[in-house]
Amino acid sequence: MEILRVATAGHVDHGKSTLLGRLVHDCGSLFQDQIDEVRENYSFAFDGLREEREQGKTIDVAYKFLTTPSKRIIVHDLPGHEDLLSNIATGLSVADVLILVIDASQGCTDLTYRYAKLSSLFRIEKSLFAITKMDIKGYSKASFDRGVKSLPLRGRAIPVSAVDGENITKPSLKMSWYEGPTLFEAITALSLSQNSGVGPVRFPVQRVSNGFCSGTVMSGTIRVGDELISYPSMDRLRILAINIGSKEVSDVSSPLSVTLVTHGEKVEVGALLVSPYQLPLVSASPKATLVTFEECKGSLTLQTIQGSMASEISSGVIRTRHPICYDTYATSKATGRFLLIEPETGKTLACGFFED
Ligand SMILES: Nc1nc2c(ncn2[C@@H]2O[C@H](COP(=O)(O)OP(=O)(O)O)[C@@H](O)[C@H]2O)c(=O)[nH]1
Ligand SMILES: [Mg+2]
Repeated sequence: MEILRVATAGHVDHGKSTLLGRLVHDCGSLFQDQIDEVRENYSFAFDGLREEREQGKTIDVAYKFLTTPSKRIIVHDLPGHEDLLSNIATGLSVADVLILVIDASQGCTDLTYRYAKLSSLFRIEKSLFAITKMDIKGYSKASFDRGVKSLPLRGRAIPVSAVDGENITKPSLKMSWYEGPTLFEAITALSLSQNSGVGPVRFPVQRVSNGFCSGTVMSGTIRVGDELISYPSMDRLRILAINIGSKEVSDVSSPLSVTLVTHGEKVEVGALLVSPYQLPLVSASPKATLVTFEECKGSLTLQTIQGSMASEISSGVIRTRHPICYDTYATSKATGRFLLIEPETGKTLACGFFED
């Protein structure tokens, strides 16, 4: 079954949490006790923390599941506040589909454009636009058209009202001028080009004992009989068997945790097993784009910061003490991105994407 990870983005208070709350409610994905609570305020389906409800804002990344006959859909509600950029980036990093939420009475704002820019950096494959709070604008086509004109990216735009439940799962009679799908239909109609198991084999080794090595297949498909190369030693080894728990399988695709039974040189913890046909890049000065969350105190040795798109986005060369093994983000999302963490405080300063 195809898995689709959907995230919202957009200006604070434009209605992201309410929209997703209404969506999971109307899809019948909530339990009875949640339904009673959510009918008071649909954003409560996602804003579960007391702090979030009292302040009326999303802080944490929350998610819920929708199941359709052909897809399992995971919807993530992201905060909109700029000071929660690291939470926003966490959510965007796992999303395949972005719903950019725009309040019909406000239109796109600078913040909307910034989140659209971020989502293109994260290479989110598909975007949908929900022009919401159409009830406030009397469900007028002119205000929907104005919203559509201001959109920063191309994609399908849907006029909705989360409070009234118009065009969420039921086609709206109040907007008979709109002939497109509901939000739910538009999400379920999407299909991704990069499904699991596609891409170069990348297997970071997490545990080793006597010819067994365990870890998660980050990208690609590993089959019994395959020959893999272990970085950085460059030793070759052959896959004799693959175990998922106690079950033996003939192949395994990302993103699954497995134990590989290998023949050849001893593999070390921290090694990266790769396919000999698609080798990773190795360098101590990789090029990258960085999204910074915290002010960096010079401990980052960023060399040439140039082409800054916004204050928090920069690109340049990173110097590492030893050569590292990586892929460009375009080749492999899983091994093409990284976090920069300040060792003294454990704070995440930035996330980055390796470039060519
Ligand atoms: N009239 C109207 N109000 C809405 C709608 N969707 C959200 N709101 C209100 O807009 C405010 C912000 O909603 P929320 O979902 O918390 O926004 P978020 O910050 O983007 O998650 C709340 O007061 C909601 O009740 C809608 O479709 N119609
Ligand atoms: Mg919210």
